[in-house]
Amino acid sequence: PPPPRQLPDRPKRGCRPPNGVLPPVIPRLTVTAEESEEAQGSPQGGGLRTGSSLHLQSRRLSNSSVSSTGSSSLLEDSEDDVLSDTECRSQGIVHLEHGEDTSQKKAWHTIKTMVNLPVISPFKKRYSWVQLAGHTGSFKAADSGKILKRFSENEKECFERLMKDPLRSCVPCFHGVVERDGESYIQLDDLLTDFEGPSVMDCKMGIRTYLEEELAKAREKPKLRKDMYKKMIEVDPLAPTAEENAQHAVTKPRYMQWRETISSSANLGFRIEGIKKADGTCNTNFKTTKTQEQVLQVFVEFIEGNTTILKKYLKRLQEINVILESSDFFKRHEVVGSSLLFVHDGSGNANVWLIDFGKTTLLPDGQTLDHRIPWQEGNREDGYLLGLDNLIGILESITER
Ligand code: I3P
Repeated sequence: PPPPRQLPDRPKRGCRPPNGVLPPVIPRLTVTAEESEEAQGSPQGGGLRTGSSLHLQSRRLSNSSVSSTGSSSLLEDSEDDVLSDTECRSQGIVHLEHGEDTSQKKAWHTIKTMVNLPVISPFKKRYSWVQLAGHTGSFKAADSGKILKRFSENEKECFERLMKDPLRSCVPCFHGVVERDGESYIQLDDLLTDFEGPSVMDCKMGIRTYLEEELAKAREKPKLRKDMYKKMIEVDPLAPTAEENAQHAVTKPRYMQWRETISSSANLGFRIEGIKKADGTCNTNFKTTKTQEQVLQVFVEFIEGNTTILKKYLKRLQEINVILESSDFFKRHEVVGSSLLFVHDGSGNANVWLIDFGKTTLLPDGQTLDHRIPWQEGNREDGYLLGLDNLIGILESITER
């Protein structure tokens, strides 16, 4: 194994946020050999999961079926390990297969964001799907102008509350829960309907991408993730600690925390997860896009010098900022793992929406968040507005170039 290297308690920052707010000190979460042995004997089932119950079910079945004792193993493999090749998440540059009706090939497509891409065909509207962000979500094509997202009780409740909030104008419209082939889905507006050959960017918001609840559960019952260890050493072989190298595994919060510090989440309060361009190419290779300047360059390339689009994005982000500040929903939720979806096309049409509320959590009665003050465990702050301030600052600085 590669030599161990201790991560600093506080991440080094490639740049300082424009408003000078420092990211919080993130408590380290590593599992020592002792904890690991203890945990090996503990039953599986700790980590909080939302929106991916089917995949998790297959993962657990797969784990227990290979266990000689019949008891479930502590070591978790990711969904990726139980998915077929066609279900693997995209990495780096991916060229979509034009003209192929993928819905004929398989019913499920792995995608986190609401990106329903009409594939070029003059006579028949065909759809392909592209994964831009995060772990495997599940979408299904629906009636024209709508998409179906695999049911999550938490996300459904968020959408129900969002439909009664000023933020309604910033999220896909929610059309209730529907059943298809014995499964439940939430029905949402397809955000790409009004675009011709859209370019799409997914930015995951917040300085933190895991819930406090996940952290607490990982402490109580540490579960080791070999897949996350693998993903970690692919990017930085020196990142794991000696214990983690010995175990060939890390806990999820440890991985998520590391992911935040190598990308711009920890220092800027958001990170670019993926981009799909109008020519059909996708890029999800932004794990180490960290500094303001690096993020700015990605945006410059994304908008391809179109100042009309840039100004529309900026105006919309400022509008979203005002709405967020007035939103009761926003005040009363820990917004973690949610993204801003940027969409534009060659005609100059451009818009931004808030998407993905699977991990957005209602606070106890009476508690509200500022969304800008640093996170300390227990205060549940997510740094969402810090990220939005930085995003706006970056787009403004492009207009000034
Ligand atoms: C994934 C990413 C997702 C997370 C997923 C990670 O890492 O952080 O947000 O899902 O956890 O594997 P990466 O982008 O580096 O591939 P959640 O946000 O839903 O927890 P998972 O493997 O447990 O699904």
